[in-house]
Amino acid sequence: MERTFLMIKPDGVQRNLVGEVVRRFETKGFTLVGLKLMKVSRELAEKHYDVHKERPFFGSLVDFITSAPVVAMVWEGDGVVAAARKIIGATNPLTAEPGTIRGDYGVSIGRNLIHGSDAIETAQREISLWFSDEELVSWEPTMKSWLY
Ligand code: RTP
Ligand code: MG
Repeated sequence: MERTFLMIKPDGVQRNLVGEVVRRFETKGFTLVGLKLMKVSRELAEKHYDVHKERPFFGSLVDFITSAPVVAMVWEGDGVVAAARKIIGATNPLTAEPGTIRGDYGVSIGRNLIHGSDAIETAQREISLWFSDEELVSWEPTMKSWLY
């Protein structure tokens, strides 16, 4: 089953949007398979954003991601990688569509609340970078017989 990596950035945590972000993915119908609040090491942040290491914003991006706790998550479902990018919205919150997370809650490209893997291969790389196998739980609903 397809999986994606999402990370609520320090601004999303400090604006008390953790519940709102989780709610959007839960109610959409995707399955949560991993979740942790963590302070990010410089080494992990630099590896995660390795693709941007020559860009002028790389240093400030790593400074920001390591500045305060983030919430790292893995979500599962058919098409979840592309769907999550749609739910998150465009990189710049000022041009992100209303109804997306960034479009509804953000105003700054450097404070755009949440990261989502941009392709299936990227998701696989990011999931193994952020989570160990033991931290990910494959599960299916068992409540059919006791929920009325
Ligand atoms: P992310 O990787 O965080 O999910 O965001 P994204 O795919 O939408 O955007 P990406 O191009 O991968 O950029 C990574 C993060 O770098 C910051 N950024 N700042 N011009 C700028 O100042 C600039 N461009 C990008 C953003 O915080 C972006 O999320
Ligand atoms: Mg990206």
